Amino acid sequence: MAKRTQKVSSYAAKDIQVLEGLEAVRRRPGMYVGGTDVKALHHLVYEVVDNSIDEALAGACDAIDVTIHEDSSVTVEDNGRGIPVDIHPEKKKPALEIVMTILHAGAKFGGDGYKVSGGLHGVGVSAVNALSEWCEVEVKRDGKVHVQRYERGAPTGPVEIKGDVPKKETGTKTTYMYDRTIFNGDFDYKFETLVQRFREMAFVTKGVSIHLLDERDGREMTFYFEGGIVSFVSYLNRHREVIHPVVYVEKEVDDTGIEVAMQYTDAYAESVYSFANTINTVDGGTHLTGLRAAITRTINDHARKNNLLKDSDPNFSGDDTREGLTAIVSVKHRDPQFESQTKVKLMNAEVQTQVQQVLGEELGEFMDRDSRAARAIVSKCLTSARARAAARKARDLVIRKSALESMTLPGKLADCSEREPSKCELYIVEGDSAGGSAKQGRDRHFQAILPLRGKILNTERARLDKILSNNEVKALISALGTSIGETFDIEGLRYGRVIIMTDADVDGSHIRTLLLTFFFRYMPQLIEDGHLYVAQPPLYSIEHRKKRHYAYTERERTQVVKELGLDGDSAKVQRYKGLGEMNPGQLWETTMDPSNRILLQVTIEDAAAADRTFDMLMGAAVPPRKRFIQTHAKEVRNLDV
Ligand code: 0RA
Repeated sequence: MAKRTQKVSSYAAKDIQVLEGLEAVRRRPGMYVGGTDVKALHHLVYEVVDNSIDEALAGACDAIDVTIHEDSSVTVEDNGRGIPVDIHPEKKKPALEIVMTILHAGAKFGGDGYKVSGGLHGVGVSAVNALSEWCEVEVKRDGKVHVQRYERGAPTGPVEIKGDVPKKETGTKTTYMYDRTIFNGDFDYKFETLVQRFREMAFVTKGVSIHLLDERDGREMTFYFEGGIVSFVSYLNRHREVIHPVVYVEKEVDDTGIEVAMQYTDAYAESVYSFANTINTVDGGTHLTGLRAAITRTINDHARKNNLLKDSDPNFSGDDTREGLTAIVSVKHRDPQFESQTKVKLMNAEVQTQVQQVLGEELGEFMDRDSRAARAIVSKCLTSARARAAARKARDLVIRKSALESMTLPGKLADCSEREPSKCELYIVEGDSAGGSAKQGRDRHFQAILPLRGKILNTERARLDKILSNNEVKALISALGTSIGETFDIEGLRYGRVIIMTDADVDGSHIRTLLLTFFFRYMPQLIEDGHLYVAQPPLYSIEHRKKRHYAYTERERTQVVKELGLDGDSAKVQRYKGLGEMNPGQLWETTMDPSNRILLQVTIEDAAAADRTFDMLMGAAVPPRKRFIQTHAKEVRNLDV
């Protein structure tokens, strides 16, 4: 039998206050969870899980189970101490009810014992409760199972005792169904989104295991990283050649918990992630600034002290020490200040000095202790510094040259006659033969063609200086008219659409990846402003009764063959391996004619993905490179960016 532990007095002033508080959340969800869209919906889960993570951080919990049920209700269960259920002396209510129904209750409780969630949202689980059609919390504590149910934030009854458990069995289980009258868009929880967040949470919360089960399709995943952020760094570097062991430090300074793990690789890319109270602060902040300052200063100090830098060498810049760096900085702060609700950037000024001090000390000692590692790091920075100097020179040269030759466009460019940039298109075409077809097939009125020789950038390591000293790339930069890098100026752009047109084979996709990487690194605004496209040539031609049909995907080919009433054998199907196999008329009709072609607009995310792929293809250790090409060759061939 359930036992009543408390009477409900529905008209008490305190209850009305409570309901007003929750009503405010329902009226203005944007203020509390950032809106009513799919992102905000995921915030609900994070808010609940944050509370369990807090228990883990307090050393009181090591397992968190998250289940998305078939009806999209969600259960989060942990084996922490359980939300207290004793009666609060002033409010005369069980702590559980207060935590669930009063905004920021956790923080307002005062005292360490009642600190609930230091998470980013920090609004507490009461906000989730307010935005739920219903919610049920089950607390195992003191040998009993206590439960309370709420609808749209209001308790439907008192905290009841449902049964007994062994005294040492404790924990909190929250199940809620988000309110569809508030989150009323056509969306639902996304497994991948949750996976991403829980992976990060598990990485920065040593020793906790997070299990996610999606009952809608049976997918499940568990995250547990014994080594915490050291594992995180090793994971990020799993395809890279590392040049020394991971440097790790964990320390508390003035109540701020600081944890840093870092390791250099021989790669070009930088992978640095920062976290504040387990939240991935994607816009960085003071902890990240502290990390960078510590690294640059310590490496310079060490290099000078040990004569690894000549007196005539300048100090390393932040950019020099950034190349090839993989690092995680994770801070736990009692009162984290963020720039705004959505932009995640840590603002607490003192954290910069704290991180800088803690990491500076540790890295300095590490370099003194392990001179081999220290030399490898310094020589890595030297290489970066030299490459950057060479790149600057190459770039200046390109810029000066293109300024000098601003009238003389590259000889290979077949320009269009139209002069109004917004009406003009530039096709970047791989290979001379395809370039020839494109030149003949185009509408010369508004379409320009720049052929690039295949394998343009087939350098083992695609460093800036090598890319920029490449003649083909120089031609591309002068044709576009914008310059690159810091001197990039969109005003100079000579074509409203820049279209990459490469073969539908592995080489073609490689060149496309290279070009996307180039644009991503040196002309990101071109992408952000929506000027960059990828052409989609057909994969197949199907000839039937003297008429030619085209298919752009495998599925389309099957469909066309079927629609024409052909069977697989009698149909005359030709697989295009290269653009050069099409005559100019066919190329126009299928790939260049604005009324018929398909262009994929490149987003900055696509280009960023290409950048990562590129690192994997070019900069990585050999085994994964092979594996990548083999396992992805098919998709690559199908021209997905
Ligand atoms: C307040 C105090 C204590 C634990 C918790 C809240 C707590 C909250 C949540 C939310 C989800 N899971 C949770 N687990 C614990 C400490 C109580 C004590 O000292 O025993």
